[in-house]
Amino acid sequence: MSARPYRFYAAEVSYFSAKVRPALRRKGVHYLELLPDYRNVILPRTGMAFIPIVVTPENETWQDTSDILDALERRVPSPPLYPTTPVQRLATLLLELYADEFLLLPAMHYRWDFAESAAKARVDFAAFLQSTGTAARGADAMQGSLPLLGVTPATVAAIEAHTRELLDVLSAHFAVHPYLLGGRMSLADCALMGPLYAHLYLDAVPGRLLRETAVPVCQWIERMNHPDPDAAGEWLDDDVLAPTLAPLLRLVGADAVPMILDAARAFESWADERPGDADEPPRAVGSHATRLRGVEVHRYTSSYTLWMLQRPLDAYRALAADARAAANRALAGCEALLAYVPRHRLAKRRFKLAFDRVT
Ligand SMILES: N[C@@H](CCC(=O)N[C@@H](CS)C(=O)NCC(=O)O)C(=O)O
Repeated sequence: MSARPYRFYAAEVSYFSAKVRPALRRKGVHYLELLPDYRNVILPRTGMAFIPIVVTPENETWQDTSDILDALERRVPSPPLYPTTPVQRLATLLLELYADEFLLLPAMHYRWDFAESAAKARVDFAAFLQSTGTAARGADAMQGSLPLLGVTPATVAAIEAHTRELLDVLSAHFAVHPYLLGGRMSLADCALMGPLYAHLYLDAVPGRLLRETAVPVCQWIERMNHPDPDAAGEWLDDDVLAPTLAPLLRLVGADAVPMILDAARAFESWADERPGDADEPPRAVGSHATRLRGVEVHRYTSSYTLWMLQRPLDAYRALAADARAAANRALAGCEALLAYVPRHRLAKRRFKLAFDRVT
């Protein structure tokens, strides 16, 4: 343990802060959680106004929860959060993609489309930002972004149906296993905490939904936020996924995979035609149409989706043919995602996305 603490600039009701916090605690890292200081710390260090960020004892800056958790795993390998066996590793990265990219829709819907939730969230924002004015501007921007994400009166019934099914599937799983991969937390659990803890558990209206319909999920949330750094649990033996995880993977495959692939395809079409000197894509590159449960959804096209999609695809493409076949069987429902071969590749340059060579 280092003498100087890590500094975690975060907020309780922040989706992506909730993803990192259990990892810091599970690994027994000596850290301080601080209110986000945008002016003096976050903007000067990253050039962006996103939380969370981590400042290490060596004064390095880590930004973007996937990069933060990758770096943390390298720096503090034990106990591991990233399985090294092919099926469990792929399942982890796939569920991270689902949690980060797709579950934003229910999280934003349940926070901002209900007056009671939105009123509470506005106060929560004012509290962690220490400013009512800044909070109101931030909340207005979040509320205004719903149609861009594809959360509209036409789509909310499908979004809510997905959420109820997710809570049922997770409740059945957590009634048998403490964590997604068995007896030990993984990156997949951390990623699901973003939508499930920071939004659905803490927000007023979905908070009741969880407590009334998904008690095992509430228990998992409390386990995740209060892990014992000395706990001895293991992931399931022999690279196996629990049978209770199969319905989750089918749900992800049916609802989230088509939307994620449509977003990636739309970004790639834009990238095919981009000006030759555009080596850093903007965060949004126009919009595209996709479908959720038979309903047409129009969404802005996010360049970041391809970067997230590369994570499970890189793990899949590193496997030999027989291991890929085993992964397809184990991750039944998500085969279309694993089969996708991007034409473009994104890397990070000083926290920003930049085009890279396809290998
Ligand atoms: N991909 C980033 C996303 C971070 C993010 O979107 N953070 C939210 C709070 S949970 C934020 O700061 N949003 C500010 C904004 O969208 O302007 C990560 O994983 O860290």
